[in-house]
Amino acid sequence: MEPAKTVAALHDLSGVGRCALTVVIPVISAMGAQVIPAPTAVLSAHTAFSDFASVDLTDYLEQCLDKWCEMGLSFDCIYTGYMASVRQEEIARRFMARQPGARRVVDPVLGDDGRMYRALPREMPEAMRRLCAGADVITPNLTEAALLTGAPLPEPGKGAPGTNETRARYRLSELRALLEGLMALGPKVALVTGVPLEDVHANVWMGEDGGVRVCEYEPVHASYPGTGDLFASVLTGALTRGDSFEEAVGLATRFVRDVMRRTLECGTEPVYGVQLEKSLGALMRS
Ligand code: PXL
Repeated sequence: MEPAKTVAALHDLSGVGRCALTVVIPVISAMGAQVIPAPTAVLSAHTAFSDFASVDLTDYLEQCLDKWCEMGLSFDCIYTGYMASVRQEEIARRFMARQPGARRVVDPVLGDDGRMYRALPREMPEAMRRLCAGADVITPNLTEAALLTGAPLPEPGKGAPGTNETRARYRLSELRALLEGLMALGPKVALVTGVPLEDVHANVWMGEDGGVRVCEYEPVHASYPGTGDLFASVLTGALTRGDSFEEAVGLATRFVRDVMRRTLECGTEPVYGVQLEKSLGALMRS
């Protein structure tokens, strides 16, 4: 047996409402890699709840990543998500520079449904642009792609996953321009999640060859926080175990859709997130 690959995960730990580390750790572990978490913040519940306790862990993050480097650790992958301060982005970037052999997956967690997350500092999109510059893969949703490139934000209420009857649809030419704007930041691959096209929904991406690639799916008529974290975690788990990029996108797309469909059947309140636990087995390979 080969030793497990390692993924350094720089995300927050939110207790209630599955997202960030409570999604990253089970998903990537089920896919056979070891997650080594560096929490960026701890929250009693994610920020879509009306009230929550939170502690910013910027100083801790810096110490933690320094210690890992002093220990001589080298990671197969560095996977970043929600950052609570601009300084965290600088700390993450410095860590990446000291880990030249690691694949860098940057999920630029900034907002959804046409709005920036209210707990984030206003300068966060600017900081995320710098982190995206050194990434192998970035995985923004449409709101984040707009915040990163300066494109118009999707209209709130029209961009929520699953509300496809009402939301504005993107033409392939608009999408190409958006992906080119993201590629201009400097990543090797830019992937935008949850895009309503003229006749299908898709996760779309562009690599260094400049071609637009599309992974279509049938939308589920619901919206749950944390599905972006779920998508990026399955993608990271698949890439870390050696799947091709196309295979990884296909698996992440199918898995997120299946989990959303099963959650909708359960009828739980959307803010608590998707029913991940009973679906994890599908990610395991014998
Ligand atoms: O799922 C993205 C996310 C991550 N972390 C925190 C959040 C959110 C979305 O609301 O609040 C703390």
